[in-house]
Amino acid sequence: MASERTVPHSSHVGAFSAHVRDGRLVGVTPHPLDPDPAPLLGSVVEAATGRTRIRRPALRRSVAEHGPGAAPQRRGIDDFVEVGWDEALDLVAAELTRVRTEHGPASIFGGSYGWSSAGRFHHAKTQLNRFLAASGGYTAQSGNYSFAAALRILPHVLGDARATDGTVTSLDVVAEHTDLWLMLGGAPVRTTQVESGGVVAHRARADLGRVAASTELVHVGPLRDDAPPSARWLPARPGTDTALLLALMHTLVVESLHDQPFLDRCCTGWPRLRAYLLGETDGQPKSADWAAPICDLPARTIRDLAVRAARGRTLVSATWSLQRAEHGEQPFWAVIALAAVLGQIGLPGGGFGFGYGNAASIGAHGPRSVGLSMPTLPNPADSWIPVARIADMLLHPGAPYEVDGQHRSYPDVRLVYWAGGNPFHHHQDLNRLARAWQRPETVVVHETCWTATARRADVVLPATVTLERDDLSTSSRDTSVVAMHRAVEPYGRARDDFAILADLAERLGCRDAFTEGRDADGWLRHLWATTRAEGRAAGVELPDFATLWARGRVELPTEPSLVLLADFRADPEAHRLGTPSGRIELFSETLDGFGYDDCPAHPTWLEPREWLGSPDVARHPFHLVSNQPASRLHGQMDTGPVSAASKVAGREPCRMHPEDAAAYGIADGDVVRLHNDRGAVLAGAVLDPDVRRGVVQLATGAWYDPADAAEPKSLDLHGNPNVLTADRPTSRLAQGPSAHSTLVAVERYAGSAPPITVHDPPALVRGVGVLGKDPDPDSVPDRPDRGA
Ligand SMILES: Nc1nc2c(c(=O)[nH]1)N[C@H]1C(S)=C(S)[C@@H](COP(=O)(O)OP(=O)(O)OC[C@H]3O[C@@H](n4cnc5c(=O)[nH]c(N)nc54)[C@H](O)[C@@H]3O)O[C@H]1N2
Ligand SMILES: Nc1nc2c(c(=O)[nH]1)N[C@H]1C(S)=C(S)[C@@H](COP(=O)(O)OP(=O)(O)OC[C@H]3O[C@@H](n4cnc5c(=O)[nH]c(N)nc54)[C@H](O)[C@@H]3O)O[C@H]1N2
Ligand SMILES: [Mo]
Repeated sequence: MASERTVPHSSHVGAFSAHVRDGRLVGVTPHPLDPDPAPLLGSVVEAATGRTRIRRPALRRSVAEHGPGAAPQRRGIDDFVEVGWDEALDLVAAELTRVRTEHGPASIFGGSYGWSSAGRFHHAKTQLNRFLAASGGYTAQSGNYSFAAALRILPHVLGDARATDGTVTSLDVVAEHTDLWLMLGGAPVRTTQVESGGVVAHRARADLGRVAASTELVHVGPLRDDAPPSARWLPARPGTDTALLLALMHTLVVESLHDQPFLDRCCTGWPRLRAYLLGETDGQPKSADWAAPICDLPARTIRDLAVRAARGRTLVSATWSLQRAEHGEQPFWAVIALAAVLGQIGLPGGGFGFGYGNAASIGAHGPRSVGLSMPTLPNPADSWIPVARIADMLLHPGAPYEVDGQHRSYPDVRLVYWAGGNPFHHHQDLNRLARAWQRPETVVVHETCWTATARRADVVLPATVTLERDDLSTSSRDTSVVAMHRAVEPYGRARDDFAILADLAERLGCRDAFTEGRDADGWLRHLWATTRAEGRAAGVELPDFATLWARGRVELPTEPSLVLLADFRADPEAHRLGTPSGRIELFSETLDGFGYDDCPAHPTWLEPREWLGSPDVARHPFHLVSNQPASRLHGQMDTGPVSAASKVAGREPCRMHPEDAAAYGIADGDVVRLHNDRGAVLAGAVLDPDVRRGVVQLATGAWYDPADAAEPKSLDLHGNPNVLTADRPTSRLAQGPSAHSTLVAVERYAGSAPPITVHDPPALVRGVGVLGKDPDPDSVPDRPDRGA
């Protein structure tokens, strides 16, 4: 008789019920309280059960045959030898000990950036960081790929960076009060499917719809469909938002529409910025006539927009993507400056906001967070790099660099350890990363599936997916905690990251420091007990663990809607900001002291090296928008049915304007080749007038699939945009990633295009007695239903 059960669970793309029949995951149903479930839920089952899951621990063949450190240039080329857990863990423990002893703890790189899973306990990156701290220290990563530039510039302007991480005026306030919303990059519903830590109710589509019904929307950006259909689309050249914002400010000043009392009362440095706007410092007024040819917008449009903005309640926003560009600090600072000149910061529906549309919760009505996160451990090595400088670090050990006023140097990394992230997805200029990746002596990766990064590891340790373990999920801005019940047995020999690391800690003599004497279940109860105590202190009664677990979900209280900086505006003295002046800094003495020409002391238009106004357009005439995919979460679920349905000619779709396509003889559905000096990829052409002329859109996340990994700069058959993007820092201030400042050439691909192979596991051989040990001493037959 068939056994059937349904358990509550959650993911980065939403909460759901998992249906299990005879021990197999057969489907998921969205949470009943989700009014708008993410289409991406359609790929959850495949991600847990698909053919790219990693079945057993595996060693890269050169390492299996010759020991650690062998033939590092063969990473990505070698096939793999499956081994037993003891063998793999003994090797990893010995390498960690050797490298720490010979080169010191900073030579172990455990930054391990990445989204991992939604569960808060089994969060792989957090677990790895705790283990590496407990076992002696490591080099960490600071910041994130999402908004690294904002994390460094906003504290100099506003005193902290909360405004980039979801602290925005609520959309219900916007719908009620805002007359004009100037949205740079739009507010895409596509990206609101997702929330780090999970989400129960997707409300963004409805919230944005209400705003669109009551508010005039002006959308500046390269893709029309990033904003609601009612928006007026100004398809400015990408990367020129700062010039536009300066010209809007200039117009307000020369038309005497600026709010001098607000600038006097709440800001500092206005005279310095004003002098720059008027051209008193460099002889160039930042007028609408100046900006028009830069932005490729009519000067009249810019002037009219400024006057319109001053006439009512105006919100100015930017998506996070604007600062993932060279000098990405500038548009965010300029957004704040424009809002300050309009004088509406702190008024309902006025001022500025960042990240609307960029995650499920941003701008949601009154969510309240609970502190359900794993405690960290102090890192004895006290070593870190800015998150996106990984290739620089590996290529140039000891080299000096600057970040946010500090002079630092790169550690000499010998061992790279990754769990819960995919650098061969997220980093820019993958051919450069591939060169850098040959430098470490050992690379260890925990993965659930054979990603490009797992294929470039020396030791691959198979991790469970969330459906194979119990956990708790909540995001910092969701109103629910979801009990994630284990639904199925682990795939193959996969183990939880926590269990893997606890066994390594045992070998390294630090098990208690890592586990604090708890098993996974003990940790879940402990985390919840801590959350309950914090709740009680804040006057919120939460149920005990048994009740939470039985109910599957607990509702958290909501807070009133937010108006960003309302209290500061009401009384700037009582609510001083954390800046040196206590006010919004439109000129920063601190930045002036740094003396960075790539991040000056007030918002400044700085030409990026790659944009549609640079001389390189003669060779590379298209601006590449490598935005977040509608069909995946980054590289996650690329093998799933939702992503598969989006592929064109077996590759990632590349959208372009029909007239651009016609000029290059490209038809809808053609295989195209995108290339620049850094590399080349194949993609499938999709013609769409919603794309600005001169722009091509190739979303991130198609698994990197070089035709011949042994060849430098080999053609990527699949369409991973990071083969093309530049690995340049935003500036010396933030050292953030700048993927959006990339030019490419596009042509119809006349050759015969080989099919992609990266969605099949790499060649695997079963190890027998390699390294002198039984490969799988406790071998039991693998579950027959997992399609081996
Ligand atoms: N060109 C370009 N590049 C970009 C961006 C862009 O806009 N343009 N965006 C950037 C941004 S904002 C981000 S956040 C990054 C995202 O980059 P990443 O966060 O690195 O991307 P993911 O694909 O989410 O990688 C997470 C990995 O963790 C694995 N995983 C999931 N659960 C577990 C688990 O329980 N245990 C273990 N061990 N592994 C697990 C998944 O299989 C997946 O491979 O990409 C950045 N890269
Ligand atoms: N479905 C899905 N949703 C996601 C993710 C995912 O992988 N899949 N990832 C999540 C993560 S980690 C993050 S950080 C957020 C990121 O959220 P965003 O940073 O907003 O995401 P993007 O899609 O990269 O960019 C949004 C749009 O900005 C526009 N844009 C690009 N360059 C410029 C420019 O120079 N000027 C202007 N005005 N517009 C420009 C592009 O048209 C692009 O579509 O999304 C999150 N949501
Ligand atoms: Mo991100």
